[in-house]
Amino acid sequence: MTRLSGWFAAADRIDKIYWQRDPVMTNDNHLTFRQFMLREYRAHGTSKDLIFLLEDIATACRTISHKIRSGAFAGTLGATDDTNVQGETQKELDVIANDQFMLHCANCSRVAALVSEELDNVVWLKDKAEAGDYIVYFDPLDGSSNLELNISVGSIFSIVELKEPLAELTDEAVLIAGTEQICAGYSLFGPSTSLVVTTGQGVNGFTHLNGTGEFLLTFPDMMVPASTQEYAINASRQNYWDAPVQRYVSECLQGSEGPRGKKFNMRWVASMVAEVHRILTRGGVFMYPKDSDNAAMGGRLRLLYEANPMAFIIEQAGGKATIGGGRIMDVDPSSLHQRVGVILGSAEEVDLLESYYAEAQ
Ligand code: AFP
Repeated sequence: MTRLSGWFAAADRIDKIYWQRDPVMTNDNHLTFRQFMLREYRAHGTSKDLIFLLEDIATACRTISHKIRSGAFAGTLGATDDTNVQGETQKELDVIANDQFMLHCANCSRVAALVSEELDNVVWLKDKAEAGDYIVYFDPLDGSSNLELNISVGSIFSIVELKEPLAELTDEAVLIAGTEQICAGYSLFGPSTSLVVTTGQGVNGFTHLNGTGEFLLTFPDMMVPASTQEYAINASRQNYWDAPVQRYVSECLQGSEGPRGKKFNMRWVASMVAEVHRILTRGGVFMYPKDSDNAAMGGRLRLLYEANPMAFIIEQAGGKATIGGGRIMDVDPSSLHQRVGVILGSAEEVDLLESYYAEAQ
């Protein structure tokens, strides 16, 4: 046996031992993120490159969490003098979070491009984008208008794997429908720091353990309850809502005496990540519909790095996600920062709203 073939044989043995062996529980019966992803690798053949990229994204989220929680001391809770492509004043932590995502995603040699809410154009990391390369879309800090209020905010990400090489490296080249996502997730910076991820095999929630810094599996197989008595919408926009949303909310407000025959509760955090996490945890429906005020922009929330990843997660958890007359992930993107209406959550509620939209056609 030559030295080289001996080396390959040893590497193969190590690979089998490490990647094939069921992990030893090392954290009070909670799998670490890496141990969980090892199981995903063995059960579903999850790409090792994707696992390493997700670990880098998890590190970015841990760092962002730390920056937020120490922001009051570092004087970074405020705004910069800059405005992003959305026309929004950038918060210092928007920029810090964006830098963290870019820094850590660049570690993965398969990442060909980054698309960020905070950047006008695509950031290309390679001279050529090959089949099998990843495009990472992210909202580095969603809900940042809540930062100074110490209300939960979050980071959202989505990963698409190119099926074909890209003929040219343009913004248009990464306008890829949400059905092509291979992975989506978010990190919620709340009382604890959560990481919720889907790679197309269901949705799993991890919690950051202070001290070790590990994300430990705490909420396996998250599922959205099909029915609910809770809805989330910015009620101050009622005068702008289209008829289907007017009807749905009015019937919820009529409570037990109304056509729904049950009382509804309402929540509005103004932080999509917090709303989605609540829905994943106890059900509900989140609505930021296209309305008469935002119709010219297509809606409020951005398709590629807010609506698509959250839609993938919600659908993987048994819920539904539409624009108000059509599935979010079926939308064929037309521009990098395209906005759409968003209605997502418990399947029965989304179906009811979709039926009202169909009637209004
Ligand atoms: P910011 O990132 O500007 O705070 O916006 C957050 C968000 O995009 C989404 O997370 C919320 O659901 C929605 O906007 C809140 O919008 P309103 O401020 O109109 O309620």
